[in-house]
Order: sequence, then C-alpha cells, then structure tokens
Amino acid sequence: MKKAFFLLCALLVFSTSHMVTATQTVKLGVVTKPGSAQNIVAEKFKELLEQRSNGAWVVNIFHSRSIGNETEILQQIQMNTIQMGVITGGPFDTFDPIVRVINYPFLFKDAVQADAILDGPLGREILDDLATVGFKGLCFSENGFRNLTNNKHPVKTADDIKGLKIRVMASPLHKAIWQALGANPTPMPWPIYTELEQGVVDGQENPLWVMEVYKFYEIQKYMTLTRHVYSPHIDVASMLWWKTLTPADQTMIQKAMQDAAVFQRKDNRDRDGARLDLLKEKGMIVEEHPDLNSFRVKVAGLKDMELFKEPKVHALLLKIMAATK
Ligand code: EAX
Repeated sequence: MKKAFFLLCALLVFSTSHMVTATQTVKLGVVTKPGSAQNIVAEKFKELLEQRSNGAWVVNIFHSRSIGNETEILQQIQMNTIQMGVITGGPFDTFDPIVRVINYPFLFKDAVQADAILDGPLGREILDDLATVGFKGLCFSENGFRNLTNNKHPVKTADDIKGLKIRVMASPLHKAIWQALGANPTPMPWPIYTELEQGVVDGQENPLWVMEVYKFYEIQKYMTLTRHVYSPHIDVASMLWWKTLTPADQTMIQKAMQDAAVFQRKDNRDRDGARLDLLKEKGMIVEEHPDLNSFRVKVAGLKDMELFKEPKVHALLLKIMAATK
C-alpha cells in the first residue's frame, strides 16, 4: 500500500514537472544566410526568447531558402506551418498593398526619421493592417537604405540608368520605381548571385551589408549611393498561431522581437562605414555623391499611380509624407 502511494506520488511529481518544463517550439523563417540582417534579428530573438522563458520556448530558425523564397515563407506563415518570419518589405506588398507606403522612394531622410515613423502610430497602422491578410505584425527591423550596383558603367545621374537591366524584388512598387527611372527591371526572388555573375541582369540594388555578405564586389564593378528606398523587414507571426497563445506569451514574444529589432538596427548602422571601406578595397568604384535630384524628379509621380489608389493606402502615404517633410 505504502509502496503504491509512493509510486503514485512519484508519478504525480513527474507528470507535473513534465508539464512545467514542456517546451513549445516556434519555427521562424528567413530567406537569407547566416550573417545577414534578417538572420541577426532571428538569432537575437531566439537568444532572448529562450533565455527569458527559461527554455519553455525553443526557436528553430530556417534560413538560406531552405523553406522557400520570401513569398513562399509568407504563405506558410499565413497557414501556420511556419509561425514567424523576418521578411523584407518588398515581397510583402503583394500580400497587403499598405506595405508599399514604407517602400516609397526617398520617403525617409535618415534612419532616425525612419525609426520615429515606423515605431510610432503610423508604423502601427501598417502592422495592424496585416491582420487582414493573416499576419500579426510585431515590429520593424531593417535591411537598410538601398543602393544601386551594376556592371556596365558608373551611374551619377538618373539618365545613366537608361536601359540597364536591373533585378528588383518581387514587388510591383519596386518594378515601377525602376521603370520610372528608365531601367529595364526584372523581378526575381532572392538570392541573385548567379544571375548577376552570368549577366542575366546588369545590376541590382540593396543595402551595403548585402554587397559584403553575398560578395557582390566579386561580380559588380560600380556602386552608386542612391539610398533610394529605406528597406525595413517586417517581423511577423502567423495570426492563426498568435490567437492560440496566452497573453503572457504574446507579450514575451512581442517584447523579445522588439528588442531583437532594436539591437539589429543599431548593429547594422554601426557597421556601414567599415563596409563602404571594404567594398572600395575590394575594387568597387563608388559614386558617393550622385545627383539625387535627377532621381527624385523621375519618381515623383508614383504616388498618383494605380499602385496607391486604394483609399487607406493613399491616405497613409500622404500622412507619412507630411510627417517626413
Ligand atoms: O536581404 O531580395 C532582396 O533584394 C532583399 O533585400 C533580400 O532579402 C536581401
């Protein structure tokens, strides 16, 4: 009898302790490889959530296109086969056109202004709107300001772009920007090293870290510091999954991602100076002072295009433009 009682106790202790230590797993997708901006966010988030939950949560990161391109990762998040993602703003705008607003050319003067808008109520409007297409928008981390590279000739004014074959993200807005600038834009999902190497396209545009981490200095001769679009990542969760979480877990996950984003944005910016030096050392010819006015004039009409015709999208664009004047 006594023995049976002890056995029962042991069983109870085992099962309750088992309940307490049961881990929950979250799958998080990024398209880029370790060392990339998205991965730095993802790894920081993993570290913070696992630490703060005392191991109750485990984050598994899927990277380097192991679960598909960014559009495919987003589709899996909608279905909750993947729970979270750190996804570049570009490919997001086919899911919700409101995302176009933050990819608008020459919208933000600098990173400080981008943070002020994206971390404030206007950024929140965008994140909240994502619920209409199945995402819980958590916060913004960054790819950074995008710059043009090409393998044909130096680009100083917008006229130099005429006829260049430029790879763009799978985004109708990005395609429209490069059409307006006179290029011949080709949408392609990430990664694009082989296409550049083989000359399928002449150039591409991305933040400085991409040219370093993906070694574009090996295959692209000319770079122009156009900073034409500030490119955030949108850090999202599957709404189907989010609704199953306790409020305490929601808060912990939201906070861990926000802290990871703040960490990564600073890290990315701190390293940009050294990156530029490195790219020059590696032989890239850099135009540091392009005639950006010539670019601005050519893209000025975009806000009146079909792409922004949905009233809530148009209204938000005008609000952000007024706030960043
Ligand atoms: O971060 O597809 C792109 O150009 C993105 O910037 C990519 O995610 C690299």
